[in-house]
Amino acid sequence: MNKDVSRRDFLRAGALTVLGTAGAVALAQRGKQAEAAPPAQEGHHGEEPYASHGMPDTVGEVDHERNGFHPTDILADFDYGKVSEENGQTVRAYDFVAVDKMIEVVPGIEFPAWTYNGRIPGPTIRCTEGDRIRINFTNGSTHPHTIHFHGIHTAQMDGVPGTGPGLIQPGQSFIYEFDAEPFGLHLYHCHAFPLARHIAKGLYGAFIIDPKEGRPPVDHEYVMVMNGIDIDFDDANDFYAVNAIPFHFQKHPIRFNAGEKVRIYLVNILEFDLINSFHLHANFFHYYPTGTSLTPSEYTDTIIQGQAQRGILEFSYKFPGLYMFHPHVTEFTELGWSGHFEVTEREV
Ligand SMILES: [Cu+2]
Repeated sequence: MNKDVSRRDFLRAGALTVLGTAGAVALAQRGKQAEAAPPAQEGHHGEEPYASHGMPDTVGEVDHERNGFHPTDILADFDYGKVSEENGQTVRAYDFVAVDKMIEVVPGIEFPAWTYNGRIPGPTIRCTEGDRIRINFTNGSTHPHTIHFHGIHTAQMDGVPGTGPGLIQPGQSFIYEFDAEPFGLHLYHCHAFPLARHIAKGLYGAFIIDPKEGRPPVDHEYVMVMNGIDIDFDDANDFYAVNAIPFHFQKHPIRFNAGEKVRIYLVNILEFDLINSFHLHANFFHYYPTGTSLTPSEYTDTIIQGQAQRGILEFSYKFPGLYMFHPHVTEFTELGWSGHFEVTEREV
């Protein structure tokens, strides 16, 4: 976007730019309906999205099927790999392919993304500390890429230019292999330069190493990767999201019962903005920075993360109701990074 036109101006004019006049009218009408009567609630896929509670929003849905991934599914889509055993050690093998792909990020706007396995974020790798991780990476993109894992491993396997295999060129393959340590919540991303562009285009994902003794059982586990979308490549984000698609969890609340234990694996990969944050409404959570300790460091309702910072949140809701979660960088909230938990009566 032209720097003379601020992102905020873009947003203001923007609802019209994004939605079109018909969409803006539909949005206004929908707001009136929402005042008149409570909205129908939608199921997981396909049904009428939740009304937007007077908040900034888009009309309609992106085509998740054509995108090839669904942000709600990604919440609990843990990839344990193809499991085998070698010399008493569990080996988890994964096939990763870098693919250039158009992703519809808001209705009517496509973003020329670079992806791992055609989705943003890439697969959530999940394993136990001490497992052998073997990633067979093929670059099917038109640009050189790598996979750089956070964790402890050799320089050869660090996935940066100039070390080990360095850049993996289009059409080439390389096997990244290392033992999973330390336990915690980590991430991976491309480390080709310009780094900001390779990350902002979509080459990243979550990497969970469970402790050998496991974590205490909970009722629901969700992966949330916080990202931005720079539609016009001016090194400033136009939209913000969790699991790639702006406004998604505002339209499609995450449902669980009061009293149920919830664990969130929260990763910040946001490029161009210095911080991101997570604020939970009407509740507090226990926070485990990087997930590397089984003892929480804080009991709070808001945390801040810089890029590549991550942590585990644990909480349960006492009262049924609809509760927001969003960053307390409130501008991001109005640009798509906002969601709801819909807490239902405890089942007896
Ligand atoms: Cu790359």
